[in-house]
Amino acid sequence: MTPQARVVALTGAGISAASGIPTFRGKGGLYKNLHAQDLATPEAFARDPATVWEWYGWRRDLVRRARPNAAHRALRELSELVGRLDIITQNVDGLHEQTGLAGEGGIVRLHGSLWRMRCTRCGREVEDRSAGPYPPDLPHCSCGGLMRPAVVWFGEQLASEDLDEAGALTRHADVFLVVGTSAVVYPAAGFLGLASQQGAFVAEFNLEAAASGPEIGLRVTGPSEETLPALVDAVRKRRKV
Ligand code: BV8
Ligand code: ZN
Repeated sequence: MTPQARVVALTGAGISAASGIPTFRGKGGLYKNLHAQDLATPEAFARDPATVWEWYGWRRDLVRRARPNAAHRALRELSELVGRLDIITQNVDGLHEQTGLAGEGGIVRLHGSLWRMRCTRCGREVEDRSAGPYPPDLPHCSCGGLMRPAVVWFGEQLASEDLDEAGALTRHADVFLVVGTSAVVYPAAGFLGLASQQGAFVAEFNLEAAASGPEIGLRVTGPSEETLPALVDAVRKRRKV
């Protein structure tokens, strides 16, 4: 990669697997044999906010104990070696934010954050790192409204500013890394096609061939906590850094 190369990494739950966080669709992703897909919806929250908060409380406690792994760190190191590296993440765990990026690249969180809550009545949004929460103590706003996780559920629109920023980054990418995602959730998965259409080199880092279609120029099969550090080593060697 030439020094001024612009790299974008689209990441999913697989990049956090080595941090002990279950993926959505892999084994261990179930919770009380409910599928994440059935819990991460506004309908599930309206029907049974206690169970949805119990799931998010469990995930928050799990993620609170998690630390970024070698894959997160490799993206940080790569950002020091290329012109600019930006991350577009579907993850809500905050592990990319903990690792940070060098230079002017940024992190676009398409699906929100486990660490933010929003009032269902007045819309006030707060950062919250408390334990859980678990029923029956569900969080409420000072206005009395029930708080919900400030994440994007299935059937909910992504924030237009996030979509616009992710689209602009993708359109300017020379290299587009697709890391640890089954690439089934839209509109996030749509950025792969956009990257390929505008001429970026698209490389998938996954345990399996997940993203389909001609847009994949290279598939690097294996755990990203191993394959991304190997990529950084190769770039370093090439640049004799
Ligand atoms: C919307 C937040 C529109 C909550 C999540 C076509 C166009 C547009 C929409 C749709 C469409 N078709 C269907 C839809 C609806 C839906 C959708 O895409 N459904 C899918 C399931 C078909 N999309 C939506 O609802 C989106 N909203 O489109 O609104 C609209 C328009 C008008 C009016 C109203 C609305 C909202 C989608 C956001 C949903 N929220 N999360 C939370 O996290 O609690 S999505 C959820 O899935 C997570 O964010 C997760 O990140 C994301 C994607 O999953 P992955 O990250 O890929 O994880 P997964 O487990 O699937 O895969 C892990 C991968 O890692 C695997 O490939 C595995 O092999 C690999 N792996 C494992 N270990 C490793 C590894 N790889 C490398 N190394 C390892 N060690
Ligand atoms: Zn309120």
